[in-house]
Amino acid sequence: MIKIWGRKDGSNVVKAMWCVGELGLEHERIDWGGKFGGNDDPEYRRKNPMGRLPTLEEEDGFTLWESGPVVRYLCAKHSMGDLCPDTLQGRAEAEKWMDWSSLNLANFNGVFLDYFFRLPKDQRDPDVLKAAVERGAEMYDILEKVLADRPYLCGDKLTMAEIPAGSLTHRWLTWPDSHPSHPNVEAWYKRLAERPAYQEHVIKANNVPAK
Ligand SMILES: N[C@@H](CCC(=O)N[C@@H](CS)C(=O)NCC(=O)O)C(=O)O
Repeated sequence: MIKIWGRKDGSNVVKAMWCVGELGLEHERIDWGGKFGGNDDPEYRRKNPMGRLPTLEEEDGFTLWESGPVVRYLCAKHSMGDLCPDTLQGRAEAEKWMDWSSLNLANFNGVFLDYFFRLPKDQRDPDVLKAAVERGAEMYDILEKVLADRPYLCGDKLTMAEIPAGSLTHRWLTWPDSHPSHPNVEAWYKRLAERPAYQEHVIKANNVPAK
């Protein structure tokens, strides 16, 4: 059975776990990092020298860190031709969205975590939040255009392209004051939210402050 090391509400753990859920893989998730600690545990550092989450561990001892490669690896191993497109160009397109989303949609996440969870109320700066929302909205303008003529990022069906973008979009759409309207993105999110694995590993796992 595979192991996933990482607290279930870490945005990068969410990606790995949604993937595991879509693939229906038997697994054990080990609470690690955040309030659970263990990041600097020497044995953990041997698996993941960054001490961060998630880390995948296969039964044969193979370990992999970095959520994007974990998702690519699991999809290529268990879902070639489905979640992992089996043409070179199809796969490259899916990987493009994965990298683009992790680089461009995640920026607001740290700002929102600070604003809504980490900072005392008197240190929360609405201008910093506003700037993050504006930057995020520009990125969602791009997704809005892509999703105008297709239900999923790479066409007619869900692929691994959705996993980073879809994981982060739950936070974007549900956190207070987070977004101007993007109807195509919202329709895509509703499609994702119908999936049992998304409900379990993205929606239920996230800790969203009350509006
Ligand atoms: N680029 C890495 C980032 C990993 C990362 O920063 N993970 C966060 C959780 S989402 C973490 O380990 N935070 C420290 C902690 O939770 O203890 C990836 O995509 O896996």
